[in-house]
Formats: sequence, structure tokens, C-alpha cells
Amino acid sequence: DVVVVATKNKGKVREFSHAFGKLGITVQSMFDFTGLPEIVEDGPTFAANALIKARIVGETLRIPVLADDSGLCVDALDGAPGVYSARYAGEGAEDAANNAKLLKELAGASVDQHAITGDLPSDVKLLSSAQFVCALALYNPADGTALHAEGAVSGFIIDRMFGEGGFGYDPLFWVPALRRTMAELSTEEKQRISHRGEALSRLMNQLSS
Ligand code: ITT
Repeated sequence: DVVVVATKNKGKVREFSHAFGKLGITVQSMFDFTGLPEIVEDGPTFAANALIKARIVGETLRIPVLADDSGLCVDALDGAPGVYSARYAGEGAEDAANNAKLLKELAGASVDQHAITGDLPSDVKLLSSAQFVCALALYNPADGTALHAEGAVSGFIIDRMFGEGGFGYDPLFWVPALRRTMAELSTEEKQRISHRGEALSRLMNQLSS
């Protein structure tokens, strides 16, 4: 079995491949196809953007297609970067540039430091509470309908990066329950607690009912 995910994000491909691999399902991404139309993600919400991506690719390939639109919502920044997470430091920005921009925007910010217990050096500061959000859309070109599911995870943005795993803002996102950053988790651990893991299990529940 194969599922097509309308993404060019290698981190997302890794996580979906891990999740679907457990079910014996192979993931194909935009890297496996040529001649797909340009996608303009100009929706106001994660869900709208997920549908835009799934619909364009689903209509082109004429098969059901899954898409993920996700991002980081930082409380001290009134929810930014939100739907602009991928291009926070500019169109086509690298993860490193987006992370640097986030730390710059949060300069001087701080929250109650009580949550830090354990695994980080004692001088690491919590800058703001934050949530990762993931919206999934599974579009079916046969009837033009889509299934939607969302997931979120709460944590704190810290003042320096830890961990080599994950992608995007993971090295700056500290998960209180695990006392590690998202980038310090294995793919399996991240899937168990992440916005993407939650959205995917909610989508699976809809598919099975
Ligand atoms: P596609 O649209 O091709 O799927 P993208 O990277 O442009 O890839 P989005 O528009 O959904 O994807 O932007 C999501 C951004 O939010 C992503 O580039 C990361 O910076 C951030 N992000 C989303 N999920 C994340 C996660 O699990 N860990 C860290 N950062 C994440």
C-alpha cells in the first residue's frame, strides 16, 4: 500500500514514513513526482492551507492525497509565526534562519522558570509558552471531499538550541513532560506526543469509523 503526502519537507516525510511504515504503508512525497503544479499556500488557517495542498496534488494525480500544514504559535508573540512558520525569516528560509529570527523576536521575553527541572543546564531560560499545531487534510478527487484532523502540543521556547533530531523549531521547543527538547526525542518518541502524531491518530480514527 502507498499513501501520497503533498509535502516537500524532508522532516515531515521522515515522520510520516515512520508512522505509516508501522502499518506496512509506504509514503510517497512531492519528491517522487515531476510536473506537479506550483502550490500557493495563502490560506488564513492551517486547515485551509492543508486543503489547498492536498486538493491541488490530488486533482493532478487523480488519487487521494494527504497534506500537512503545521507551525509554531508562540504566546509572547501573539501566536506568531503561526501559518508563516516556514517563511518566518523570509521566503525559502532555512530552519537555522527561522530559529535565529525566533530568538531575536523573543529577546528579553521570559516566563516563570519553575518548569525547568532536570535535564537542561540550570542557566537555560524559558522565553515563552508555545504550541506546535498540525492540520491534516485527506482529499479525495473522486468526489471532491476531504477529511480533516488537527493536533497540538504545548511547550516552552528556550533561549538556545538542544538536540540534533527532528526539524524546524524542534531544537528550541522544550517539552515539560519529557524534560527534553523536541529535537532530543527519537522519531518514535516525537510521534507519541507531537501535534503531527495527534493529528494523524485522529485522522486514523475517522477513517476506521
Ligand atoms: P510543505 O508545505 O511542503 O509540507 P513546509 O515546510 O513549507 O512543507 P508548512 O508550510 O506546513 O510546511 O510549514 C511548517 C513549518 O512549521 C515548518 O517549515 C517548520 O518550520 C515548522 N514546523 C512544523 N512542524 C514542525 C515540527 O514537527 N517540528 C518543528 N518545526 C515544525
